[in-house]
Amino acid sequence: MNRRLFVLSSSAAALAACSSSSPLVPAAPTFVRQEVTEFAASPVLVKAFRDGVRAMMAFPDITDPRSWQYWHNSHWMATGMPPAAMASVWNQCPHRKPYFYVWHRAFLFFFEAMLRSMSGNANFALPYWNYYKHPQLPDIFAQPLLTDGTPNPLYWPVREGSLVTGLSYEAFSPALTAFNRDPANADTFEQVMEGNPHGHIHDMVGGDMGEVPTAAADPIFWVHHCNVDRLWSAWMNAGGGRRLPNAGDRWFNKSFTFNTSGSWTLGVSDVTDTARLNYTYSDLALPAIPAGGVIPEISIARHLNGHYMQAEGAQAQAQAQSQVAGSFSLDLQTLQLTIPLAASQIDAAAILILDGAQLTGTGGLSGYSYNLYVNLPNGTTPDNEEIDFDLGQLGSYVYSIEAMNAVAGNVQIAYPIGRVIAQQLAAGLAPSTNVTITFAVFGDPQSDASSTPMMQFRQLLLQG
Ligand SMILES: [Cu+2]
Repeated sequence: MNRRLFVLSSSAAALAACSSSSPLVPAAPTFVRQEVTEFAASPVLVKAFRDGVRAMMAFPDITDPRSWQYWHNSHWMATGMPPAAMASVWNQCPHRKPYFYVWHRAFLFFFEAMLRSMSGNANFALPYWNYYKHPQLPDIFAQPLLTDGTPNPLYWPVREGSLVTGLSYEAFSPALTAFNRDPANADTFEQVMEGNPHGHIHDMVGGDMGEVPTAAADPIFWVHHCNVDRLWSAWMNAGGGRRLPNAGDRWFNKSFTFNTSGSWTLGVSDVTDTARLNYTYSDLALPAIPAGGVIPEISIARHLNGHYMQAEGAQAQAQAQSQVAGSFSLDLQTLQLTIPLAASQIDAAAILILDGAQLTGTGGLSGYSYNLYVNLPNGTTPDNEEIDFDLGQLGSYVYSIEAMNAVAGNVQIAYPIGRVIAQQLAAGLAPSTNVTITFAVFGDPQSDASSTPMMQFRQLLLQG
């Protein structure tokens, strides 16, 4: 066995040995993942990062975990299906379903161990990109060339945006206490977080990051996912009733494998505490909602209602899956749709489906993102109340997930509208006989193509 692989697999074996009892868990984790601007202050660490990425990108055998492409393919392949020998370890990432967080934590753990080995620096740990503090692409990723004129291995040419705008705080609301996606615990942190900030960042960086099959090609993927992983730790660390699924829940029975021999396998219960994986983060605080912070008033550029309506509410209620509105497109202006359905006609399990979704040629480049809101009031909304109106996030990343799930080429993107309206009713937010859906856009401020369609939809369906 290759020495590097031995080091990596023996750390996994040590981990497996300590997974059922705690005495082997070190008192203080060996590895501290730092914020990328702190990390960038250390030339030694930056050099290790670049050396490791360069070596992995140059490694020719993509079926070997020492290659960059191996890990890109573990997340999802750019095209095609895995050959039989790799079918157990490629195309594995779960999105828009449970295990999003736990799979990516295990993925980061094994990738980081390999990158550390390939970097030649035994102290290396991945940095995280805290876009709540630094909403620009980190400098060490942004420059095509290093000062000596050689290519920067952390630079990736296929990116469309560089500024991260429109991040909200809804995933950190004290109202989100449950983690899993069991229907009985539908208002989950994991589900909200996967949209915003996770999907939002994929879309705003854009280019290869903007679609699942290409995302892990870009080195920025790893520092983004480190921050997503950190935000899970921070959310748990914040207490206040925030919790994992109940002990004994079948959720804990799942495990994930990252090499073909099966020796790099971690179960859910191995990864719920990062101390057992021998790492922590330099900052475990949740992003702070600014005191008195408000989300700015969203200026509605286009409003569709009335004649747009294709079916009456009564008819919509009569069928399991009914058309509630016709075709529309989204560009880089905020759109509001009004659907004349009374909130009382929508049960808590109702989902709104964007049916027949397509990306336009420009839309396929990404670099833009939408936040969806239900019944968003006119005027400004306090940041800590945004969760009351949040329906989810939309962009090319979510599209690419649902394109892989499409039946007969029909891409459908679903949102839990019944849950949101039920929460609004419980909070005493007056429902009306109309439901409004706001697609608040965040686009590249450099762009002047504000009326160029990015996404198109055949119809809106309501499934009760
Ligand atoms: Cu991701």
